[in-house]
Amino acid sequence: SAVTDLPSRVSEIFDPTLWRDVQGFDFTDITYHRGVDRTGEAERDLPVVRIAFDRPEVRNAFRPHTVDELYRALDHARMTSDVAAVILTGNGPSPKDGGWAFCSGGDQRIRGRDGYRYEAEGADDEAPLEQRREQIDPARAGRLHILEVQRLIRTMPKVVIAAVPGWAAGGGHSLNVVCDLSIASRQHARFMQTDANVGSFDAGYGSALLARQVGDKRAREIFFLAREYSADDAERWGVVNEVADHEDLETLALEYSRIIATKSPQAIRMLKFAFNMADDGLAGQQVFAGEATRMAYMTDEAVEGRDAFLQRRDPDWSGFPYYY
Ligand code: S0N
Repeated sequence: SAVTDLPSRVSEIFDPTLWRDVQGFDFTDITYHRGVDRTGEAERDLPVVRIAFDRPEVRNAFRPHTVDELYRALDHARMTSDVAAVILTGNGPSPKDGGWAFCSGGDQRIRGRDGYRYEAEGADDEAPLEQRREQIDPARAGRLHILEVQRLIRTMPKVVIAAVPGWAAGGGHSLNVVCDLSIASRQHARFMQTDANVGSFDAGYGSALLARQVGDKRAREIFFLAREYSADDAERWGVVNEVADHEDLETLALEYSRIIATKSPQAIRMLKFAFNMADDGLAGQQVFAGEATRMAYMTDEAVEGRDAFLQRRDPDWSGFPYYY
């Protein structure tokens, strides 16, 4: 078929023939694509999206604006009913030195106490700190809303697959940990939990789930020593599911998505929420229970309860057994 309007090649290992731009967004720090099958008579959307950090010159570090965009794209994917899987990755390589990254965590130039520069649209970057503080909405200052992104990944009823083409460091290391599945480039993926080097600490999912994945001692080693480890180490330790040759990374991520899309959507989301429930406590129970309630609403028994109320009569539960 005639292939028109291919998206730009956003990354060296991105195949534009397999994707289209998702319309309606004007992202600067990430890219957002929908999978497309162009082999038939007509183009057909595939049930997968690709969301990628697009700041390769800083190893895909995120500034607050990046996190805002990431949240919006993930939330859009969450609500797109024919999307089964989300691939989260990083574009590359860096035009400066050819280095690859998934994500190197928070942009250290703008974080924390004096991290006001990029927060205020139109703010004077060169103004004294006190003046810059006055330029910014306090509700947007010093935000660590990457944690909101972590929670969204956890609670969205889709499988989120990290495709790690290069460095996963600091908050980027934690994002990989939080994703449901991970694959990594044999040649370029590197992992390092640098939080303690820079006075930062992911004391939530980034450490607790890591300990679940690799064991307690290894997780402490990864955080306390902050040593670099390879894709093969990551696979051996359980931080990633599979290692792929660099040029095959995105193909493998698509293959995972394709397989997931052959499964029952309900089964997949109930399984995801069940896997999360023990670690997520009551919040995890609530997510699982919300799905259970939604399914229960579709039963004759729940319909009888609703109808009895609306018809101002006592419900008749006689047709509904206490044991199945
Ligand atoms: C990833 C590393 C190991 C890669 O090393 P490599 O390959 O030697 O490359 P470099 O030469 O170091 O880097 C290339 C260019 O990219 C810049 N850069 C890299 N990472 C960052 C970053 N995180 N922030 C800003 N710039 C970054 C380099 O400066 C270099 O630029 P040029 O070419 O101009 O010199 C290595 O780069 C590394 O260790 N990076 C830092 C990793 C790190 O410590 N990340 C932060 C860890 N903490 C968090 O992520 C927590 C979240 C967080 O910080 C936060 C987020 C939002 C809001 C607030 C916060 C907060 O904590 O307050």
